[in-house]
Amino acid sequence: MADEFYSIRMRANRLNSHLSGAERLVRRDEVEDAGRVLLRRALSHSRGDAEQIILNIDRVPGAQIQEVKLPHMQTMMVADWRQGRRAAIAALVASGVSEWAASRSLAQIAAGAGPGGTSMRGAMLVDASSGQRLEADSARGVRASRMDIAPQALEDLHRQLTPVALDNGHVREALVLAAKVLSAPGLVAELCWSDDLDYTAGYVASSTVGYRRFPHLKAPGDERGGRVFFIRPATDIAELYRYLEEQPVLVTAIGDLLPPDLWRDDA
Ligand code: WAQ
Ligand code: MG
Repeated sequence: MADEFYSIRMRANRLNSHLSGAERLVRRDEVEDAGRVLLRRALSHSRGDAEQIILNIDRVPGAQIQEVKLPHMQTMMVADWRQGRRAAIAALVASGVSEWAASRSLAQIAAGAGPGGTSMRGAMLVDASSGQRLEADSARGVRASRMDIAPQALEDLHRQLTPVALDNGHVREALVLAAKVLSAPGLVAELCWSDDLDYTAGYVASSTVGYRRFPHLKAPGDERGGRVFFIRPATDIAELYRYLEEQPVLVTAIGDLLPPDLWRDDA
């Protein structure tokens, strides 16, 4: 891409703990508007008022930006979070994660994978075979950053998600994050569910299953959530951190939306 882009990253803190964060990767003429929207978001979080808001704006030469496509998306209908978690483990195993690594990591998110049973700010990094945790800091984890969706692809995504009532920020942002994560070196699969009290949905993403969402991966009212990036054994961790945290990635095309499927425990 020829143009200059700007990476805009917002983080809101409260009593030294993280409150909310979001980011954009936009052309120069969109910087002011995008910054304003991020500030509004920092000032209106459901969990309370921010005490500190950090807004970083860095120029990114267009030539550095890697373009990716969104994964195909499908909802797997599950009756409750217990069934959802069984279905998520099956999707991870189908993606090449060992059953042990899948169930152990899922239990860690469920218990709060950060210190003292808290949610982490970023993701766990887990060896897809052994289940061993590899992130350098178990409170922070690894953060996927510097990714966004280009205006035309966003328009396509709104049009795709609106008829199925999925055109919300959780879904759109998770799709973009998953697209970047799946493009990272050594990545096998991602597991995620929200830390927002009443947002119970989550997903498994991989090249095998695409973005497979499960309406229930936790009980409503549970504030624990998290992410796991499963990686091939012997992946270069330093290079993976660099890619996830620093490589600018722009989604320029959406994937297919497949009809929902119904999970059966015995299938
Ligand atoms: N990089 C790595 N991990 C992150 C990042 C990031 N940029 N942002 C959040 N996390 C981790 C962190 O541990 C959070 O506690 C956890 O993920 C959940 O973050 O299809 O809303 O922003 O309906 O609460 C998925 C389902 C919603 C969407 C995910 O995640 C759908 C969601 P949240
Ligand atoms: Mg959240």
